[in-house]
Amino acid sequence: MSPEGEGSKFSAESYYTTQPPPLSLDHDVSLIREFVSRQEKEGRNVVLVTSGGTTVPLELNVVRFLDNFSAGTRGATSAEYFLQAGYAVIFMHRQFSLQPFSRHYSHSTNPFLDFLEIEASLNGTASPPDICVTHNKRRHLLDVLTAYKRVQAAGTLHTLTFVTVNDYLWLLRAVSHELSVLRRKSMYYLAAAVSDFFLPRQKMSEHKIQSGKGSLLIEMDQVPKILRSMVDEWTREGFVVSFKLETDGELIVPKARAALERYGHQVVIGNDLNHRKYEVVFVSRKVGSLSPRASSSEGGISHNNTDNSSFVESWLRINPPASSPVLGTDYVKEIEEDIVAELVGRHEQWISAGR
Ligand code: PAZ
Repeated sequence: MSPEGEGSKFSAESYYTTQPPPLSLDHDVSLIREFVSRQEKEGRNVVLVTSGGTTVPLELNVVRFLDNFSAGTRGATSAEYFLQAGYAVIFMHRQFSLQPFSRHYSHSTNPFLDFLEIEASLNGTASPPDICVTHNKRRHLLDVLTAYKRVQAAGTLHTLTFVTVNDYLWLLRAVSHELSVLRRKSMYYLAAAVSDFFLPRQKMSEHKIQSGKGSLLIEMDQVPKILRSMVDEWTREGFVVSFKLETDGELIVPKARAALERYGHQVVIGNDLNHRKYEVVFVSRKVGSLSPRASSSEGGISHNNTDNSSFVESWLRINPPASSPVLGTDYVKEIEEDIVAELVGRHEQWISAGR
């Protein structure tokens, strides 16, 4: 049942007063507080990267749930580029989805064990066989390992996990509050694929739904649009970047514009499910066209504004991998490298504009 009665919608406020927080929330928040305060002392910008899909449980003792396609590639890859750019990163990801650094070896197309060889023991010695890294994989592994160790030593990566859409919503609010002390030095990069629908606790069956009645009809509620509260109440002057995924390319720009209009944040990055690794569009307000919150500046990539709306679109494209690897190396261009470079530039301008 919806909080204000049958058929009514959850607002952000009614959501948080009726749906229970995850058990680990207080613990997670205390670790985040420590992390943010250390980064603040060390003068770093901090970005919250959300990544991966959310589940929607159908029962309290969960046997079944709805899920979505997201593997967390966008978030994990972007987190690495933010770290490389000197940011501290709070990586809030779906449990078991891809993570920065280990992502290079988690995928079934690049299995970790294929990088290792067994070195036979030398003739006549009783020493057991040893392992070593396959020769032509060493350079890449060394690069990944070096970056990973550097980040570990600097203490600039903090990871948090969620599973359900409820975990996600509670964590997002709590982390945003903690991060808001950094004001303009904080960025929110919302790449997770969050369910638009959920089953409120009050509507859930306690035990496994029985199949005896034949077909199953479940009416879900809409997940509240929390971006408005995030922009107006939780994040103060943080630089907020949301993503918009569509499967009909024609809808991307209009829906991204509508989101900016409605929530008043800085950037929407639009992507098409089937082209998301090679093409994205940045949608933002034109210079001089103020958001409800403050003015934002434009970045340096090619702009496309074919009408006289108050928005500007900047398309970012790379070649699909078959044509882009540099011969003789493992280097494959990733679109997140350019997405992050563009955002870092825009964020710098955002910070300067607030001085
Ligand atoms: O996780 P992934 O790399 O496979 O996909 C990334 C993505 C498409 C989920 C992300 O770029 C995105 O668009 N997230 C927001 C989705 C949405 O709520 O519209």
